[in-house]
Amino acid sequence: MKEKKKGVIKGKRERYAQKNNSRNTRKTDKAPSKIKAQHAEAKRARRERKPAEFTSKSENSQYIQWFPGHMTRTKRKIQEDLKLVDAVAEIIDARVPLSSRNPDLPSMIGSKPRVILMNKCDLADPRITKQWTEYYKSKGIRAIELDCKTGAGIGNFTSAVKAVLADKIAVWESKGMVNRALRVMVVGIPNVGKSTFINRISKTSKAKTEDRPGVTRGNQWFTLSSGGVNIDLLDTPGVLWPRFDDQTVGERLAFTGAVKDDVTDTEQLALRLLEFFKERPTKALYERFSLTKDDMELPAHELLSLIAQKRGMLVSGGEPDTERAAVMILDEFRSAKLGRLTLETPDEVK
Ligand SMILES: Nc1nc2c(ncn2[C@@H]2O[C@H](COP(=O)(O)OP(=O)(O)OP(=O)(O)O)[C@@H](O)[C@H]2O)c(=O)[nH]1
Ligand SMILES: [Mg+2]
Repeated sequence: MKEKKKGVIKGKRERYAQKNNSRNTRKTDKAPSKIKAQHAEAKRARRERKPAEFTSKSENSQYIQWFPGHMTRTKRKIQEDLKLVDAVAEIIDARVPLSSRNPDLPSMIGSKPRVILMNKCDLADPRITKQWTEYYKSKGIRAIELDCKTGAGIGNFTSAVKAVLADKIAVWESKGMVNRALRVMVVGIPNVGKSTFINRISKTSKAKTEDRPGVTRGNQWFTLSSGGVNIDLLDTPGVLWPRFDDQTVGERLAFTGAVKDDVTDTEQLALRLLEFFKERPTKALYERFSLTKDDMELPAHELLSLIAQKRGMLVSGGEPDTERAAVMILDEFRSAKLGRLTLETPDEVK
């Protein structure tokens, strides 16, 4: 009986092996040399394109979209759990304060009191961060500057939440409800530091964090006390929106790592970032790649080749390895090795 069953119904391990095998077969069937040739062709075409075409959004700008199924589920769950919280803390990236705000959020959270946490301030231009703080202040929006790597600014969180909940707290107190925990939902786009913020404020490392988008997969409560106030924080997975109507937004989110790297063309993304640096070169960029002012006048694709050469990144035959250089430029931008750069200022708000 046992033997018969074994023959007909495959065990888990067997099914997995078969599935993987067919996957592998499919992959190897594709004639690697053909793929290599296609890659080389695409690379050559990119190199030969005129520089002006790289900046033309309508024709050649890469099409970035990332809205996996779990984000739809998260949106629904956020809306369901809203009734459990008193306020919402929206975490944004201080380097892209405009692009890192989910345009669907206002309709998702309705009239819930809200505070904005401008995180990763350690990577952003401090002068422009101040401009954003002033901007929010002028609009009557509570926003605080944060650096969750060191914890700078974290002490302002509780007072900001208390301020937006002042009326509610007064009602609780009139009913004798003292020390009632403030319940706050932490929301934001992927990889912006929601879980790191929770770990930092709760002085634990219970929330899973990683330097890639899509780490947190479900809503999770954390109970803590901060500044003598009891707080319950709800960590949520990062959510984007179904379509970036403006591709600049998609690109900026890809620069900062809010969009999964797999859905972008790294080389093209680095070229777009270099376009930005050409307009606003930083001292760190000049120094790290030994560039001159004249070099910055080169079209982005030539500049990328030059950077590859200066860093000794060459493929066999001595050609610059622009793909490797592209990965390096994005990495160095993300860790602020190329300077503390903010890509958006308040006067761009429409
Ligand atoms: N430099 C710097 N890095 C930060 C800061 N806050 C978070 N990070 C880093 O950003 C990366 C993402 O942090 P997470 O806390 O996992 O981000 P998240 O918003 O929870 O991401 P998802 O769960 O994927 O939506 C990690 O590598 C953190 O160490 C900050 O203020 N400054
Ligand atoms: Mg997270």
